Amino acid sequence: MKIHVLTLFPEMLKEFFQSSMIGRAVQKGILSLHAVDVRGYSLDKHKKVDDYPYGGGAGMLMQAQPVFDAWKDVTGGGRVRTVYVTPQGIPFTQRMAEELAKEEELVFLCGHYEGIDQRVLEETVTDYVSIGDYVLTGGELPAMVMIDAVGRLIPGVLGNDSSAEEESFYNDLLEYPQYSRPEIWHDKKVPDVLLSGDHRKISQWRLEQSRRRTAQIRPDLYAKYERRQELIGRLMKDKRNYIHMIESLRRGRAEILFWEGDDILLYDRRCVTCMISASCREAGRRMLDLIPGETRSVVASQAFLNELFCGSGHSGADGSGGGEVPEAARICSQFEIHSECSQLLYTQKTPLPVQHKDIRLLTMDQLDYVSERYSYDGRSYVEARIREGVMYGAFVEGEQVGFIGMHSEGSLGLLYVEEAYRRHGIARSLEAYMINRTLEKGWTPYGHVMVGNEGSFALQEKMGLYRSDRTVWWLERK
Ligand code: JQB
Repeated sequence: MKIHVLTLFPEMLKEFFQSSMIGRAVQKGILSLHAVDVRGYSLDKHKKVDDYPYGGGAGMLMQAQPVFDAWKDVTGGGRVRTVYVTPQGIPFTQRMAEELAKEEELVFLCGHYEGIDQRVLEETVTDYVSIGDYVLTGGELPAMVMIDAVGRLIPGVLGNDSSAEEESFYNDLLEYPQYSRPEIWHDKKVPDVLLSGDHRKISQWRLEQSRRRTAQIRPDLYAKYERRQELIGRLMKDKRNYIHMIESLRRGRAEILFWEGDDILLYDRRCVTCMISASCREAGRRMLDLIPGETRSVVASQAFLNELFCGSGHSGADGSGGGEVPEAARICSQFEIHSECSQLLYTQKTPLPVQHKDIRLLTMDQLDYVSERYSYDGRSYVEARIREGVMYGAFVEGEQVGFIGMHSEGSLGLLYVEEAYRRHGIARSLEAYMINRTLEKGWTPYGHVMVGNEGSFALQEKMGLYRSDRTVWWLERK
């Protein structure tokens, strides 16, 4: 990623660009950072860049011309995402950092004095963002804050062992307290449970600490956490049919867009997928309005929802068609049925034996092998799965004979074994291996099998997975 910072104080940023995590990312070539001195673009003979505001008032404003020329020089006048850091912006959040981390190129515009002439902002700025409700003297610190938050999300910036996505904020709870050596310091002892070696107990203690802290310090987050836990508890009563919702909520991936009784709409922003369950067609229709416009896939728990998502929008088998609200019309007929699946889940906590010994994490070296043999999704999907580190391969005498992986929404799948190596227990070993990796993360392994794929059902049930009694429908945007 390439980031330009337009500023009157480039030296404020230079130190930051070279230090810490961000500095290392720059050295590795993952990130390139440029502090651009706006004063260098002043056409004034004294390099003046500010003037009094029309209409009066305290202080000075940065003038339009040098800011525009600096921006034009950096972007070529193109459509580069340009962030103006200002107390008048929308609050910066982790979600926004994730959004910005997807860009190839970013410009941060730092004002000083009382801000910048409105006219140049209108011609350059795409996002007005603030880091919080307090007043600073300029935009350099907010820009550094945002670059730090965005930078650490770029693949390869953090070390391999600290994945940015498995941290606090993803489960709506604050982090628990942590302790390091020595065991006693200033007469304070490290809590006994942390020295016990009992990992179940340690997890329980940490969860309890997180909950207590969050309830006290962030009641807003805690309320979200409690509502999510309540929905999980409710779905657990019909675990086999709702394992996709349960796991998406537990893993901190899905947010609740709507929940009233049996009418549930969840959204997993990372894989742009909605999960929906409705008590009746009318309830389903009401939830359509809440489907985010960018939604690519929908997992529907009732067949009558298919018609809402995939039908013409006016057919209404119950005679209620025609009165569609505009939002529902936006969704209708945009999706098509991709598959009808049963869900399978592994409810034991114990790992499974893995007979085949040579199973290992796949790298881009095996991208061709996998994408030539996995026909359901495109090459770029497979590439993303490998990049996320969730694809494993089985090898015999150094030659690859199969693979398995985790789908973007968290279910197990992408299973394949060479024709010549089938009935050798390799699929079983791959699946056992994948289940064990999933258990290690504290998750419940689950997957979807298309109705009619009896071979797969037989394997799953032999391995001790349970099958849902109802099916779900995968709907994909046309
Ligand atoms: C000038 C800034 C912030 C940039 C962010 C945040 O513009 C102003 N308006 C009112 C009072 C003070 C200023 C001074 N100022 C450029 C500039 C303040 C950013 C800023 C900010 N992002 N607080 N202050 N959260």
